[in-house]
Amino acid sequence: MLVVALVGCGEQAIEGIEYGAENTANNDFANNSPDPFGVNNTDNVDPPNNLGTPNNDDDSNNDDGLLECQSDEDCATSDGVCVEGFCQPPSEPGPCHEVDACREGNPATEYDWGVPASVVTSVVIETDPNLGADINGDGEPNNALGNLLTDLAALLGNMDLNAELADAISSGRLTLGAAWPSFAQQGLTESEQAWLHFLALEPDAQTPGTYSALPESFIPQTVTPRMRFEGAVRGQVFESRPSNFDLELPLDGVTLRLELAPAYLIGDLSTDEDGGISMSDGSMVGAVGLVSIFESFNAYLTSDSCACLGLEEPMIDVSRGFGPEACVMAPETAACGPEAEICTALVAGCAVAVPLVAAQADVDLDSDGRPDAISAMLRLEMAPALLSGLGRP
Ligand SMILES: [Ca+2]
Ligand SMILES: [Ca+2]
Repeated sequence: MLVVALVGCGEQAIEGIEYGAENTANNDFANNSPDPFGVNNTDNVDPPNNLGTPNNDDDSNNDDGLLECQSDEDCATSDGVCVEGFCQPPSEPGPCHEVDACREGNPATEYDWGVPASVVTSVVIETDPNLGADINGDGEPNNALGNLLTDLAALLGNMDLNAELADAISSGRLTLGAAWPSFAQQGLTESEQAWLHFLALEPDAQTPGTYSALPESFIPQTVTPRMRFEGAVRGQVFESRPSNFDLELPLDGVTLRLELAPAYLIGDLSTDEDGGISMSDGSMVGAVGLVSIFESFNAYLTSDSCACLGLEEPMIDVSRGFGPEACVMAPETAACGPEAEICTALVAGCAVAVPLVAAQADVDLDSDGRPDAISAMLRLEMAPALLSGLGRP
């Protein structure tokens, strides 16, 4: 596996941790993100549906209690619009609704693909629980995910997420890029207002070092990427304000999501002769919601990797609680061979695993007095890259 990022334990990274310690006392951490569970997250915006469109089958609309109309004026009392003779509810808000600094448009033609860019060359989950940001303000670093992975490895056996991450990156299954629009004019400069756009990339077959971005990087029908970090560049260090980081890790037959919300990024930037940007000693610190961790378990158990279980419904339902009662299915494991060791272990160990995971929660995102998220630290490295435009749909 790649261990490049482990080099990143130098002084700069430590400064980054202290930055977290000074600025992210527990309540601030939660409060800085007005929407910790992602209801309004830029990375989670569904395209608007067309609830406002009429059904055109016949004139049975009267049965739905819709007012007949000649024009929109006839529908003023209900704020509706006149569609084919009946008042319909007002149309759904556009894709930029409730997303800050969002701009509608076609990214293929309207996004600035010439801005300085990077490609992520390494993502490593920091497993040392003594390294991380102090996000609950007690003066000690928080990295409960590191503890959790150690515990889970003991329970489940052969599981190495960092090896999976390294393999996904080296094989090209996970190609994450960054565009730096605020460096478009003058290159890498100090600024109190810098932007980083994370983009899902695929390499151009003809031109090494050049990538196109996948359309799902953007909020639909906008030139606004789903994952954006705003921050400051001081010296050559980028420090973000809270945002959301949503990493999709494609494994065999399943995509695991590692979603840090809120997330803070800090890293050392440098520039190459082509203006591309690299980041070293990058660390992304934040919290992973318990619910999203159990969603990943369920996704894995119902994926092809665990096909031997024949499981089609979620095995874990934490709406029942974070104890053994959350294990609502007990699938047969007799058909599972050694290659499905983790599937078997998760089924056999469910009643232990659920409370084990929940016990690691150390961040209270919704400020109800009960921890509901697990602090985490990812180490990131980026190399300079060029963007060629929007790739395959
Ligand atoms: Ca702490
Ligand atoms: Ca809580």
